[in-house]
Amino acid sequence: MTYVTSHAGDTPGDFGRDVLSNLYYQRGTTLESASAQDTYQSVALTVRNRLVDRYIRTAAAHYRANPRFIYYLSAEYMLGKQLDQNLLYSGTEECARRALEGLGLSPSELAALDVEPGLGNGGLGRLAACLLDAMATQDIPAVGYGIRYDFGIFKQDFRDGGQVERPDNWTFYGNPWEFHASDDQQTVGFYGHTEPLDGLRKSWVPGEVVLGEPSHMLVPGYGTTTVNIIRLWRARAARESFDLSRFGAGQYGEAVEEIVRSENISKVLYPDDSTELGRELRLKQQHFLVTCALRDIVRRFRLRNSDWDDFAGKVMIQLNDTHPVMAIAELMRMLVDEEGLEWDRAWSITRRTFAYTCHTLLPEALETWPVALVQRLLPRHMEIIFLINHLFLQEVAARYPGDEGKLRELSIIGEGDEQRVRMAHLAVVGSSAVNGVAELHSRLLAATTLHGFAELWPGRFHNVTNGISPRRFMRLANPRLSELITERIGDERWLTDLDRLTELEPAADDPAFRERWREVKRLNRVDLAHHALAATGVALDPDALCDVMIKRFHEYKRQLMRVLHVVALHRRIHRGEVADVVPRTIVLAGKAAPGYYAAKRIMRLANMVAGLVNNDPVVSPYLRVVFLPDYNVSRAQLIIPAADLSEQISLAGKEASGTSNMKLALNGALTIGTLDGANVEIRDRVGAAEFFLFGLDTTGVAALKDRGYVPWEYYDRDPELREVLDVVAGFDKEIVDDLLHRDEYLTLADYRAYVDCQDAVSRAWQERDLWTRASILNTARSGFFSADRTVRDYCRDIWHISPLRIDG
Ligand code: CR1
Repeated sequence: MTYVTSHAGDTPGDFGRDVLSNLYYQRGTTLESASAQDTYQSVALTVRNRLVDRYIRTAAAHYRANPRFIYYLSAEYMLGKQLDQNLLYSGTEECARRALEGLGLSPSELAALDVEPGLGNGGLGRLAACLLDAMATQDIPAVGYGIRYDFGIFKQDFRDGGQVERPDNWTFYGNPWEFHASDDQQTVGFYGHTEPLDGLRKSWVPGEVVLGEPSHMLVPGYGTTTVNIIRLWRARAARESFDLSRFGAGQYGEAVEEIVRSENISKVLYPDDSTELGRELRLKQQHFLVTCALRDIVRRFRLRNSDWDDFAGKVMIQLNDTHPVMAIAELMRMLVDEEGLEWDRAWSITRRTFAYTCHTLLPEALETWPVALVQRLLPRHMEIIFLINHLFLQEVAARYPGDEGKLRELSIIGEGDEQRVRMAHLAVVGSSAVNGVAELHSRLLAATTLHGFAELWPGRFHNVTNGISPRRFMRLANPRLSELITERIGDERWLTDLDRLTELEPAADDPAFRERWREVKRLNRVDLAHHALAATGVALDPDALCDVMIKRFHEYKRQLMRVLHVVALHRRIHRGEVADVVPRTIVLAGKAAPGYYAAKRIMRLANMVAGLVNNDPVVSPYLRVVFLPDYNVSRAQLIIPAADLSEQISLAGKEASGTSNMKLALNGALTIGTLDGANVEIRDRVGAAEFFLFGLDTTGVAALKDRGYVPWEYYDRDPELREVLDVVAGFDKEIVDDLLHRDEYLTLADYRAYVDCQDAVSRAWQERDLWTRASILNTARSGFFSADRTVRDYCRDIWHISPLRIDG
């Protein structure tokens, strides 16, 4: 069978014809009568079709070679818009633009209709998307598994400065990027009881069953033929669950009860960043994802293999944080109960199959589930976890004879008021490798949070520093800078070999190049100013220093400290102390978990302080604060290219890595930051002179806490801080009370160092050439933070997978 598939050498005429054909046959309309959606969907299909050929060839080559695969399991993916990405990756950007213009269509209006799938909360979900991008680009045989939430991360509005959440019905008009496979469903059980079979085998009789229905989206590699997929699962009720007789009797709600109950499982992304949420439905989601993914993985394995002893050689499963960790118990259940393998053999396969990435150090963010809940929802899994734990504790006891404390410390079951399953412990015990996401984080994990395990199995612990996609966060987000870089380096290959950015270093000393660099930054600030005006009504000065803090709202990230500095600047300018003040635009963006009261309070304060600044005619010529609502990947792509200063001011030891720090440095922003997460590595690479360092390091934090931290003392000692807190108390007294009496994240302790460092930033900004030089060097030295390097590290140290080139 031959298919007409090759789009190589496409002309605008071919592209335009395909758009019209899709309009005609897929939407049943013509250009003259098409709605905006008709046109957008047809264009999207036209672009998508240009990747299908590559996908089919990838799948065929994978089938032929039967390689080892990496299966990435994640409850979150923040994919970002697909149209701009797929135009770029299919190499049809220019051709499509000309075709659309030829048809009288506006590419930018069409692009505005592309909806970002917001299937994640923050860094963890975006990291998953960057890694998939890099795996495809590096020709790694890989599949991503996730949940196809009906509602993604909420949309954020402000009312009286406070966050209001609206649902994100992202597929309201349909998702043209998705392929549905409704005949490829999996069955997922919940509740019920177990019955003994032979030996350790049992049979689980679930009390409730739902269907998992897959669809997939294409994950193209850049500059290569490989197109991988991400498979997303949606919960469905069995075919006949609609209760016709109840509906006939007018009981409309009851008639759809079972459908609603089943489909609720993939209804909504939990808008929770890193605090534990004890909800049965969330555990159901996790088990749902894990079961669908494992069954699919086993199905794929069996296409070319039959011996279970080959499983761990062909299948590597990366667990993205603890959300998919129930997979360890589920694989054991499948192998022992369903396949009849001996426990030890099953355990050896399981342990070799899994690897676990931890993304936090906050103890409250390490998931635990009440044993009673797991017992009820997943009775067989609970038995399996108890047995895993029993055998594990025997190993611990042999290693530490008589040490009860060790057993308590390491046990998968936490004993307290109620017994709980510690998912991170299960993950470490059931994996061949464990990694943190930045050097400092990996070191602290092994020294603190997972110390006992690192002592027991030092070889199991690794570091893999996070990375970002230069395609999305440079080429797509910042076309102007990309073009300038390409012109200077001579070709575009730096986009897949980011270390080549070092070739820019000499240009930092070239005045003409610096001038052009500044001009690009300025044009990007003009774009941001247009957006900010439309979104918030705040007018920005495109020549002002663009000072950016974009991330989830969390106390440890210290947006509050950012706000205190703004108030300090406001007071100074108001008093006429403007000699050292440089015009600044403070850009804030980020969401808070809906139930996270303290973070929402800080957000409200930020908005109130923005109003204070922007409405003060004395202050606003020097200072503007814009809080852009509804931060997402698309807004990140708009803000990052305009940034001059990157705020990375978390309390040392709290931010696992951070990734906006990498995106901003890559785009030539200078960092003001603490020695936390990946900041440490950014500073090592870009150079201490090009990085504004302040604040306590992890040793200083520990020492201060040991001495006994008294926030009051800082207030007493620092008249400017007193004045600032008095202003803040006028807006929100509770925040000030907390700072003075508790201040868990040592904001007051770091305040003076931070404000002084900001003054150094202002002075540096006035040295235009030095600043631009540092900006260029930040870009030139950020090559290490490419997700391509991250994926190569995973391949080498953890996955033991090599690239498989697909013939072009
Ligand atoms: C961390 O807080 C890190 C990302 C990606 C986050 C952040 O520092 O950059 O993961 N963790 O590794 C998280 O979202 C739920 O935990």
